[in-house]
Amino acid sequence: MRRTLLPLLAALVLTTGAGGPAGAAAPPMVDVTIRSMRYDPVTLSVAEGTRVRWNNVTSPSRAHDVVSSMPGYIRSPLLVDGQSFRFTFSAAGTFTYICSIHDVMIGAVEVPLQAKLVTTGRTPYFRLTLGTGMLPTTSPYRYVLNWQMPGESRWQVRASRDNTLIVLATTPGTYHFRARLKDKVGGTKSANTPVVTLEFVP
Ligand SMILES: [Cu+2]
Repeated sequence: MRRTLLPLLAALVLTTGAGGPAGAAAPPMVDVTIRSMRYDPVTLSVAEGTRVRWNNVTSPSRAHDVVSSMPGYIRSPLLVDGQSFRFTFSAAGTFTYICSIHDVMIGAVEVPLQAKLVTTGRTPYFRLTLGTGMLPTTSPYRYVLNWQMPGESRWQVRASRDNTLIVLATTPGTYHFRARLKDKVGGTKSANTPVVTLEFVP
């Protein structure tokens, strides 16, 4: 029976080469207000491809910035009252940031992993979308996917430039997925996305 062969493929992850979303629609934008020595909201969750705009509305005017804990990923100029800064979150992960002047100012943007079970073909699989597009070869960043097979505690790892990865659903049961971004040159990583739990019942 064909199915008996499938566990051999359990650790295999395929890449599809699929790119980002088609079309030229403007990306969604979400605002964060900087006032009273804090970011408001302190944490937010946005879909891959969302632009976040930080607006300094401090009064009296006080300069702030936005600097990611992952060095070099997000670094705004100093923003005085009335100025704003935009950054597009194109990768799944949890990105914490601070104000480099006031270390009490901390915020985070969570970009959830998109995960979906596809059962239309002969071999069911999970499709994981870790970002809005393939990373160029020159990029210092890599998408990192973690997944747990049913009944296993070990997280398997795959780092890739490809934003769409596939994990074959070889075993019935509960699968867990999470993702983050790593800087392979600097050796730093974002925090993980929340865990996505999906069931495969053949
Ligand atoms: Cu500040």
